[in-house]
Amino acid sequence: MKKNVLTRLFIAASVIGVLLFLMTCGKKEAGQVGNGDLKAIAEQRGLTPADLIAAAKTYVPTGKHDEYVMFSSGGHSGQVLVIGVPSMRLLKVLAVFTPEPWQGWGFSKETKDILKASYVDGKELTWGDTHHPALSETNGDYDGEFLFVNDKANARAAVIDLRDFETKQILKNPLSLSDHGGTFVTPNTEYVIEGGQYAMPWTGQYAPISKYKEQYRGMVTFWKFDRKKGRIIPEESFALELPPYWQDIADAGKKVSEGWIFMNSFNVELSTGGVEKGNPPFEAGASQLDMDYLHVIDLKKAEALFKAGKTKKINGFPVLTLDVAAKEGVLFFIPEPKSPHGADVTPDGNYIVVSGKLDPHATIYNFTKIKKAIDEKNFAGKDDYGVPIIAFDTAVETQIELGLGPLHTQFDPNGYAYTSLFLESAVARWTLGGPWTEKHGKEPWTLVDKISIHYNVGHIAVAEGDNVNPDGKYLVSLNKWAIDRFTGVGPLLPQNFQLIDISNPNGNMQLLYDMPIGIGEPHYAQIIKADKLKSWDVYPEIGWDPGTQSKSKYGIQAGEERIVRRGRTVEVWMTAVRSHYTPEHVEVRKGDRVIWHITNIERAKDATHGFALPYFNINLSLEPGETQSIEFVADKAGVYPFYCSEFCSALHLEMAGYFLVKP
Ligand code: RUQ
Ligand code: CUA
Repeated sequence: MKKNVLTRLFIAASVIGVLLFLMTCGKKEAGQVGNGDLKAIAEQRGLTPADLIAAAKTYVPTGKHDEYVMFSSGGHSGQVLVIGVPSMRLLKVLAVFTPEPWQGWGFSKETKDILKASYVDGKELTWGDTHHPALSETNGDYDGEFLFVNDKANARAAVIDLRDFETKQILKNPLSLSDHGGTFVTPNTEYVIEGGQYAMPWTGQYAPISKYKEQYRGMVTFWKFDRKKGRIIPEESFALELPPYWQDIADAGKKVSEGWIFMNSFNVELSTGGVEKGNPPFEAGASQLDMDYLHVIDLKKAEALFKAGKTKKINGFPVLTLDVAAKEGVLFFIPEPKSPHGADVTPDGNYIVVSGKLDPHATIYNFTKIKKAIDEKNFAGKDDYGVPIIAFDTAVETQIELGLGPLHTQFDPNGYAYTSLFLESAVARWTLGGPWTEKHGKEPWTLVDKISIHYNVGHIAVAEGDNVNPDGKYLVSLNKWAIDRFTGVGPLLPQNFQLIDISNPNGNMQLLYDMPIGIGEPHYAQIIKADKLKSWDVYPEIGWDPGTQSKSKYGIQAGEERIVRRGRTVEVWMTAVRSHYTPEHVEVRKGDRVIWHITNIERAKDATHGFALPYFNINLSLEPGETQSIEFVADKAGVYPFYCSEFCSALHLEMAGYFLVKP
């Protein structure tokens, strides 16, 4: 420890020395930036050598790009945050489960339709509880093509296309109103996993709480993803019925464990709460027993049974029922220390790291041992639903004491695992064991370092740290509390993302930077190498519909603009280009139904136009090439000036027109 501090001070001193050398001996420009010199600035601002090193490690000069991109859940906003790493600059906020005016998300007909398809019984939802973004994978490695994310509040799953960073599809889970164990993908993105959380009778059904054991159920849904179409295919998707154990985080197996799914649960007590009736509250009731059950699911077998027609339609959706799953060897349980939370598969696929709030250990399961027990039918018994149980000792490799409240684990290429410690407000670094890490020559399964974070960390994200090929280098700690880290902004504080340098396998971790997140509460994030993302500069053709990623039948070229009346319907085909709309006058009669298509005919990068129409609550974002439509009834006579809501050019203010509604 002491040696490390000395080493760091030495490095710091060397860096300062070099900088001072540049300032004094070099040309003036080398050490002096504008009207300051580094030493004086550091002194004036009270920056230590360690601060200067942290700044040098995170600063991305103007015009330069970040090495990594982080996709983080945007919490209750129902959005996804895109953040550059290591600069921690916010690059974009992706609209997913909720309307977003700047992007016109939920204002055009095309985007409204995507949102509407995810409503329960058509009832509007204006928030989402986004939890776990999942990048698409090829052979277990991020491929940068798609992003998925779930909404815990209403059990929804979304597909985002990373060619244009726009949401393409949102699916409402047909069985449940609660999910948490999603989204996670299988190693070639064949399936997007959405696991439930709070058990309930299937959506739309009623059962009294006294019938909890018989009629409340958990579930995991396997959404079939079609990469060519860029869509989930509901007709090829199915679910697995689970006992009402309150399933939690899941992970897909990889390499040796490919084809298997691992999922925690935290209420095998079947506690039903009711503190007001003298029952134990959930927090106590669901923690009575020492063990919960790790769910081990044979997805390949489940898929084969689904394809063989062994499912039952519930709410019109194929479900592999619990009795079939238990009998056919699809589902197995292994005891896990009570109230587990994270379940993370190691890069080699052979270990599953499980940890939870109430046990200071990480429990490491060995997949080879699990598979052997299943093959040999070495079971310790069955649960009340007939599911075979594998004994804890049969499946466990080891347990490591990490600290208080271990939650989530990520990995690096140096044989280290990193686990967030919620209660301790720290991140632990420890060595993995087994063949994959033997080459690193370190003591296996050993805690080696800890770093304090500020405060109450939930998830952590290491660069590519949950795929088969982790990059390491950076770790972002996604902290729930900020307390004293930022200027006071009232009693609701920002949440704090902290960037940590984990690049030195033989030194300590170093805290580099705090990034306040002004919308809570973000959960998971994934960090991908920026050069894996191949996003479009402009849409491929003029008249593009991002909803279908193909040419819109309403897209037009310059010269094809027109207004056509059919009875009480008026249809408008309009173009937008710097700095005018064509046409500029649109006149209808009160009560007409207006269908209005606008195409941005620009081909220049960043030449986005908006379209704002007062009173009718419309704002669109039209990126170069894009076509979007609006539909409304002109229900009030008057004159409505419409205008471009993006400062697109010197004559942007003149980019306007009149929508006239005759009485
Ligand atoms: S759940 S910390 Cu993924 Cu832990 Cu939100
Ligand atoms: Cu177009 Cu401003």
